[in-house]
Amino acid sequence: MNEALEGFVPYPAQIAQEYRRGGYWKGKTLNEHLENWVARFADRIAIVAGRQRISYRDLGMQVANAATHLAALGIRRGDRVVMQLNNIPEFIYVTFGLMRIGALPIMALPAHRDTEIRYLLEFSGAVAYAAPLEFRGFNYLDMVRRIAPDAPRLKHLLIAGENLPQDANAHSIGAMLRQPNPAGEALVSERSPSSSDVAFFLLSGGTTGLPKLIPRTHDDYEYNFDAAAEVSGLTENTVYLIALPISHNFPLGSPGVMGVFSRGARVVLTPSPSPETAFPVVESERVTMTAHVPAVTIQWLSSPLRDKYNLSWLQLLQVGGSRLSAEVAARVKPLLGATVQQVYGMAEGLLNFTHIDDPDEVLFNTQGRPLSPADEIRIVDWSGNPAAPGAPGELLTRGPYTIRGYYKAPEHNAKAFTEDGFYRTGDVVRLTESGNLSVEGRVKDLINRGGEKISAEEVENLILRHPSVLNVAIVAMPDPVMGEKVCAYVIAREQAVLSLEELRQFMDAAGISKFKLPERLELVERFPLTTVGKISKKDLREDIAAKLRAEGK
Ligand code: AMP
Ligand code: DBH
Repeated sequence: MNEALEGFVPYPAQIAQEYRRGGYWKGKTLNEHLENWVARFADRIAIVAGRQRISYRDLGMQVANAATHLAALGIRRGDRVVMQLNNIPEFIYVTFGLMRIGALPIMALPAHRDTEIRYLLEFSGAVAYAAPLEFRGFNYLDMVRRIAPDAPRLKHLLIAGENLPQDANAHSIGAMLRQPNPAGEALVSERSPSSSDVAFFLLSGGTTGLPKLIPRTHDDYEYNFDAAAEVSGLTENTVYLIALPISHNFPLGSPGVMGVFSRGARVVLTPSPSPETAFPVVESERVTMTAHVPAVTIQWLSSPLRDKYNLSWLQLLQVGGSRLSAEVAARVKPLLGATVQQVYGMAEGLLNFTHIDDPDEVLFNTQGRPLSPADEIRIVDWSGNPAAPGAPGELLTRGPYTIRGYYKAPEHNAKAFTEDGFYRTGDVVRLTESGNLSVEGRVKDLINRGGEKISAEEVENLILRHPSVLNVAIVAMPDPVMGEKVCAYVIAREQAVLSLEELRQFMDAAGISKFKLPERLELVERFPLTTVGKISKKDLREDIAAKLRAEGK
């Protein structure tokens, strides 16, 4: 089918063969792997969601049932389906059900709204859309009905929730799963995909522009979560809390829910990573491991609820998505009792991990090293030549689970990939002496102050050392003379007062070039976040530009 899925850039045949020979690609679809896990771990609990406890056997049955219903609706191999289900078991049933018949879930996030979902439906030509009826006070059925006129191929709405309003095209996922559908059974096996086919699409979480579609194959993704499970020491006794949105690559497959299933371990679903929601579940379900973005780690560390719950079950805290400061990393073990594991990953593929037995120096100060011996990395300078050893440069990568192109994006692909198939990450990294990567910033997360380039991360790391500062984000603010200047958005610690002058003196005393000092301080209570919970610098830049305009500057 690869050839038939127009707009997919396959791995070159010879390289694919090497990945197979090397044992990275096992030649089985994700559903074949699932059947294997269901048979091996039948009576073990796979999923906990509120009061529901679902065994591997039940998981297998729900997925088989979902596949027959989806096939009977007329969903076929190669059809695209926009998935916006939140952290509920139905996400897992529908995802595996769709993959079983070769249909391709597109992993949207619950935070996406009309603009993104309209674009995804239209761009992909999706025939179906899956979402909860309501989540966090937002009605997804109303939204998709607003959009439907712009998505002519959209036929089926798969909705999780009871008492759906009457709608000929809206199907209750719950009602579907409560009964078998013999009419679909014969269709299921006809539609089986093969392991080199695309299994689903992840979205690039770029903080600018609309998301791009990232096609992941059965072969490459299985290797991705299997190897990630290994490096995070996952065993059948792991209890893994899914606190981030489940459709994101980190909790989905790094090792995430799929890695957990591959070991016969247990996932616990929660609707939110907030201490109020997550801490009681960590205690009652004896959660041993979870995945965070740094903002969530900071929230957990500073929560007064920490003393109210027994969090001592936690052994491993994976943190990734944006740069974790060394100061915060160092507080994880003393305050939460868990080892911190930095994960520097991307939905496009390459994953880097610190290893559990690394010295603190590596655990706190680096973002780890590539997961696979077959990952190839290059660090290049502005002209594309190899950077001097230890010097920062853009990271390029290629390997057995890194895509060769975004879906249906030939023009962008020509820029985002080298001719020999390396993905240009856009990240500025440095290879440390210990052989780990340190993420220094984005190629574009630089503030250009009259020609002086300022790394936002560098300034942020210094500001984080100030005792009054809980969290900080540095963005460029427009300036008629310099082009851009540094603006610091700061969340202060409780009751702390901080002035721009005081902050500048502190930084100056620490010994940093004057031009890097912030020229404006905005104290805020929280940061605007992207759909997966990263600080949205795009929103902050817009905020400061609007403020300056309002002030007539
Ligand atoms: P996405 O497009 O959402 O898959 O985001 C991937 C990008 O997030 C990477 O290219 C990095 O810029 C950033 N990122 C992910 N993990 C880390 C990390 N541990 N430290 C710093 N940046 C990270
Ligand atoms: O930011 C990311 O996209 C990311 C971070 C950590 C990711 O995709 C992952 C781990 O798998």
